[in-house]
Amino acid sequence: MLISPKKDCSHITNLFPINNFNLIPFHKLKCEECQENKEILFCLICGKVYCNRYKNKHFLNHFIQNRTHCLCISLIDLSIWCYECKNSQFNFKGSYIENKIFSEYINIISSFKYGQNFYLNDKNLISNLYLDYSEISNIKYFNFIELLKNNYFKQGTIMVGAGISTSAGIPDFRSKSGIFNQIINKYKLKRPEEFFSKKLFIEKPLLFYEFLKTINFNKYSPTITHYFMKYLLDKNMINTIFTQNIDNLELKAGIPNENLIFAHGINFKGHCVVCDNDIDINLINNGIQTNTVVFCPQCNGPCKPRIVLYGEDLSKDFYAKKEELKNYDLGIVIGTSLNVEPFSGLPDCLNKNSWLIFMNNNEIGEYDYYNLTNNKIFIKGNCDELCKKLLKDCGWWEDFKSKFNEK
Ligand code: CNA
Repeated sequence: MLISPKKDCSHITNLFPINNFNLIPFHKLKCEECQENKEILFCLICGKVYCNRYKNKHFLNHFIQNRTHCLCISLIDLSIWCYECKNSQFNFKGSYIENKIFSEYINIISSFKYGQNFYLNDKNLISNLYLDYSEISNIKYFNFIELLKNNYFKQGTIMVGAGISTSAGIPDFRSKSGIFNQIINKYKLKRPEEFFSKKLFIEKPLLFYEFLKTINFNKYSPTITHYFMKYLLDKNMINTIFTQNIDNLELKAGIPNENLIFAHGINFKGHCVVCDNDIDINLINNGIQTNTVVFCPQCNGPCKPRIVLYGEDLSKDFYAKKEELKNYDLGIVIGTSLNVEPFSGLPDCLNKNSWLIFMNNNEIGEYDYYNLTNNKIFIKGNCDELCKKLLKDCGWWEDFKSKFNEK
């Protein structure tokens, strides 16, 4: 179902008086005809409630019998629909309206709804988590959930960073307890990025070897967020994952290689930093463990795992997929500060009508949310918790748990 909101509607007359809302037991609302209590629409003319097109279409019957009763508010996502504006053969398409007159109705219904009924337990979560830069707050989130549930998106991508692996025990770069602070303290560098630069590696390769020796990615397991990505992939809601991570947890979660773009490289292959010759990773890993730098047999340059350092090129795959993003209508950005170029430019590459969802426990740097697409939501919080919430809101949590054995 394609939703293109109309700004206005000529049928906004004789609306149900807003003061009368106090008398309505929102938590008990059911379709007048069939008692359905979830997929329901509230008639903005008479205040009666009927089920929507996904159930028994009783709102449509209500409209056919009383043609002036064409305006309703969805009690799922609080979107406003006019059945008169788009009723060709009564195909239930409706027309979603964004009109200022309705904001008061939406506010009051949302306060009843989230204050009194099935979202009660999430109330605090909702008010604390949503930081909506487009100022439409939670309603937009529930719109998004509806679209996701109804298979609206044709091509989706997820873009992730080190934040999705912190709950597995792997520190990120820029959090307080992250690797950058450790590096600054240990090596007294002004800019921690220097430590991860091609230049420094060529000058002092052993430093990076020593750092890699302290990390054993084999011991970590994927997080809820990794399985969330696999779940959306299996549901065909996304098809490409851009990751900046080098911990292989995407692969461990069962995400196939063909759906992954390892933007900042991989640690299971080796190369020479100078001539890019392939070098056996076992030789390099052995060198790391024994503090012995491996040099290229071809050009004598120092060798390392194919992890991209500052100053090194990203893979051709990255640029090719980046080009394709203009055809994507959904992007979910998780656990990244979006500080590293060119990765940080990916969200800008999506189709201008796409939906963009940011999930991070901090606001994301200087990112220019305003100049992105119309449909963007920033959700602040722990990404595992947010993925869990999203799965619950979509009604997929039990299925997810049964597939991934989440405790
Ligand atoms: P970053 O700059 O450290 O940003 C991580 C972001 O995630 C920060 O904004 C954090 O606040 C946020 N964050 C941390 N934990 C959570 C959480 N549980 N829930 C929600 N948000 C959280 O790292 P980026 O990925 O943006 O920077 C790219 C670098 C980091 C890439 O080159 C990576 O190779 C590199 N890196 C990778 C790993 C890994 O593979 N696991 C670990 C550390 C660094």
